Amino acid sequence: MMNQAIENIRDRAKKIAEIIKSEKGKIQVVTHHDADGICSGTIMYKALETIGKDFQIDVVRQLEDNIIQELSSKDADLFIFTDLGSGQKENINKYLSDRKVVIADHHTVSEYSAENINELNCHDFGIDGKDEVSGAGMTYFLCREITPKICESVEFTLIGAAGDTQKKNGQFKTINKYLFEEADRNGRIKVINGLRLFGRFTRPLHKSLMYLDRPKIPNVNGNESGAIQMMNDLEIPAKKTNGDWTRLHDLSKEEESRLTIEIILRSELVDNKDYLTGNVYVLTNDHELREFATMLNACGRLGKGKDGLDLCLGKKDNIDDTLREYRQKIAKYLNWVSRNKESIIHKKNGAYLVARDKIDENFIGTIMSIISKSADNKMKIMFGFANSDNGVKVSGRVDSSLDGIVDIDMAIRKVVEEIGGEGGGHSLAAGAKIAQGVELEFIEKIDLLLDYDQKKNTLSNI
Ligand SMILES: [Mn+2]
Repeated sequence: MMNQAIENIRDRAKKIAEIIKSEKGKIQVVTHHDADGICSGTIMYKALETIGKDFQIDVVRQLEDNIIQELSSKDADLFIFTDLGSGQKENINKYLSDRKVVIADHHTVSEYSAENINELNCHDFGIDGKDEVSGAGMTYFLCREITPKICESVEFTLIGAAGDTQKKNGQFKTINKYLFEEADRNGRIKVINGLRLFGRFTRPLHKSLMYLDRPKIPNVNGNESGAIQMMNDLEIPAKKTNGDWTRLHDLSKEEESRLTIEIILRSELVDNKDYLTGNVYVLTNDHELREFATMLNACGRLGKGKDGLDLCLGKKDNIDDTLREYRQKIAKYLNWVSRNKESIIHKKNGAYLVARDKIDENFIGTIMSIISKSADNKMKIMFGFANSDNGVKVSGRVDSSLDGIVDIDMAIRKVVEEIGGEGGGHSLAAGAKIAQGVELEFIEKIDLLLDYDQKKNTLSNI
């Protein structure tokens, strides 16, 4: 079944690759600003460079009407959209109907079709773009028919997938798994078995412990000195002899297993611990996969997607300045939240942070993730609202203990149907765009739909 799907994707990719290979004029690549989009752009860039094409690349936040209009003024004969486009074909043709258009995407496909638009989308082949393949994966299938040399960059499909959180408990499935095996064969990624803490290569270990989401360790979670004390108790020095902080990567096998046992004991972990230990994916640049994807996402949120692209293309050694700016922004927003507790509206089922223009819309999702996972948070359902140029960005997060009980994707869709706007996502993390001024109406309506105390789940009535 999957092999058949891959065959079919390849057949379509071959036809579309011909359009790109035979293009004599200028090419404009347009990609999404998140980690997956940056990886898609990287793959397309390398392929076009290999076959000597005349091209430009732009990284955009979304394919909104005004952005496509702006793009249409570019002097290009062929437009290639990666990790976006499938949902905006009608809008694309409002401005680009006289150009050749190629789309490589994994988002849901819209009905619209036109002669000039050539689309490679997994959904047309029975593959779900939510967790089976990334935008970078679809771009890769297309580029593999442009030049076999692109196989040397196959790991970008996995960074993209990790950026779109398509990995579950360290495992890739179907197409992503197939691409992982290809990366493994080509020596583009290494898998080690160990603790799945964030920041193995880049973060001081005590910080990784202190910020651990699951399981939470009493007196260590959110507590820096407690985390250092835990390492002392295990006779693992917090600093190396050269004065640098100890990272997880610096530990011996024996120390790492001692630490693992201690985490399990202290957190009284009883459930399946698949998320704590298991596959750790290491890239050839000595970054852990998730970590690298997070760095690229940071670039995107700051509107510096090009920096991320340059990092992937090896035109930049590091993006430390960008990451510093990113951390400063996060700290500033968290600080604002803690000083403005009254901007959080508490309802029966959820807590709603109305930040207006105090939090950048590109950061509201990250901020909600951090707050909802913080040690002192008791709210299982949280939503954040931040103004954007044409409405309000909404970002919702649900505690994993409500998995299978609460579905905010469905609830959001239901509410925007009633009050206008658009939205959706996953059952435990989803977002929306609504008009300014309807925030309170949104809150009233969605809180009613999210009543998880009721045995008879309200959602079943939707
Ligand atoms: Mn994507």
